[in-house]
Amino acid sequence: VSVPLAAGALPVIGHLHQIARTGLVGQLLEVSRRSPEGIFKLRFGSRVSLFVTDPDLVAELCDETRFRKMPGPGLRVVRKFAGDGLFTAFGDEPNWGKAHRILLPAFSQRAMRGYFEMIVEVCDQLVAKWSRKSGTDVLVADDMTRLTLDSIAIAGFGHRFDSFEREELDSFLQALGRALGEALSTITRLPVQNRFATKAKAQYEADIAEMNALVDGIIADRRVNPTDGRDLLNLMLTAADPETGERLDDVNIRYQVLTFLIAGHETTSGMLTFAFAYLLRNPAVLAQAYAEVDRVLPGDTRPDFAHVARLEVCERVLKEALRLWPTAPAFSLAPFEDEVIGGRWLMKKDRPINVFTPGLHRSSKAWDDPEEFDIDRWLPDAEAARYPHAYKPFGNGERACIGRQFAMVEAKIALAMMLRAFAISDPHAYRLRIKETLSIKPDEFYMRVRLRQPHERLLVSEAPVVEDAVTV
Ligand code: FDE
Repeated sequence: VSVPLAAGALPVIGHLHQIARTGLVGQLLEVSRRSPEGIFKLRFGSRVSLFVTDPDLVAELCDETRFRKMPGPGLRVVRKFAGDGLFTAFGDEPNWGKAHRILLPAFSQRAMRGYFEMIVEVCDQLVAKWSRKSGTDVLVADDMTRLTLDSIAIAGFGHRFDSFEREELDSFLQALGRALGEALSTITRLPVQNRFATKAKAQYEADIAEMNALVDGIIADRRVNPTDGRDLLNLMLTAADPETGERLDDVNIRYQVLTFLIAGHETTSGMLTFAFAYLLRNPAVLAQAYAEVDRVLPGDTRPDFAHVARLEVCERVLKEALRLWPTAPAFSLAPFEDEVIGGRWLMKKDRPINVFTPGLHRSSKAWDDPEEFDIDRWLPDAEAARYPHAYKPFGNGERACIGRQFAMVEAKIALAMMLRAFAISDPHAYRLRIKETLSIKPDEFYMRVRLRQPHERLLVSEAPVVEDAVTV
């Protein structure tokens, strides 16, 4: 029940007894559907959190002269192992600006070309794995996680997880999963419960130590075996901040490597997994995607960077998947000074406000038939006419996702290479369930894969290949 009020006070409209390990995003979506104002407060244990989903209010929050990123409780506990790394840093911490300026060149178009072949090699490994499994079911999220973790590690740091060689997910991922779970539960446990959670704490410390050991090994390896590329690690080890002339210190480099390993795989693998789930529910879109990959990557054509810009249907599928299920489902902001938004709601200085993007992305103010999966929203004309600030899967402003192009290039080529090689189907009529950690992904989603026969690639000889400009 939401009650419209006069300026300032917003009612607390519900009480979530704990941040459920599963189901929080679903619950928030429910509440946001019942909150026509697009702003609501909820109580979690002893804490009250504020959520915004209205696109006009979000537009105000995205004004960087009034608001800035303010890590909320979730990100603050993750600072225990990600410290002042890019994702978890407060805006006024000097290491944010330093690392941002030093690392930007690692995400330029030119840098992206440099990573491309490495990403394709990781995709080759997935093609090989699914070929061996042709005719059986694969657990999509796990294989997407292998793909995205291996890609960011090899492209960013020259480290090979070789995840496709093992049945189990890497022990780094298991340590990370447990550490994130524990970090989040320290928020919801009462102080007295925290004091007695000794076993959990010991496991937490052990998991953090394991992650740090991996990262320290990656850094030490590069120091012993220097390379001359300009990947993330080389920039961190050698480049000076153009503004201050300073370099990153060793502790901060460790935080950044861990940050990129985490941020670089979770969200991207979730995006790919949702994309496959939606393709299976939308056969006409799947047919369009097959036609595109058969046209852009006929036969055994080796993918190169120029192909990426032409995978336009694949791009729209991914964008639409990220609209319905933005895999990093919220980001938080706070005003520099007390501010009134929407002409009536008082936002207190420095107090975090959560932009809940699944709600924003389904606002009927901004989207026609918001619950429908419709990739034509992303045709250029429709996109130009779009409501500003109604789509924020990568956050906002200077704190927006630095890995966005990397993620999109990787996801597009991965989707295309899998569709080129495999016929996908859904014999179990999968019903979408969301699994939540810090990010969201489809839970227990099995998909059948079968190698496509040459005659199934219908469009190979149609449509002349046009070499158009490369923009991603
Ligand atoms: C970031 C990001 C964001 C924002 C957050 C806040 O605000 O808090 C978001 C929303 C995102 N991100 C999302 C996403 C999605 C996807 C798919 C992705 N993402 C991907 C990726 C990849 C990589 C490598 C990354 N990513 C990374 C990152 C980083 C580092 C960050 C931080 C930035 C700053 O500076 O702050 C991000 N990302 Fe992302």
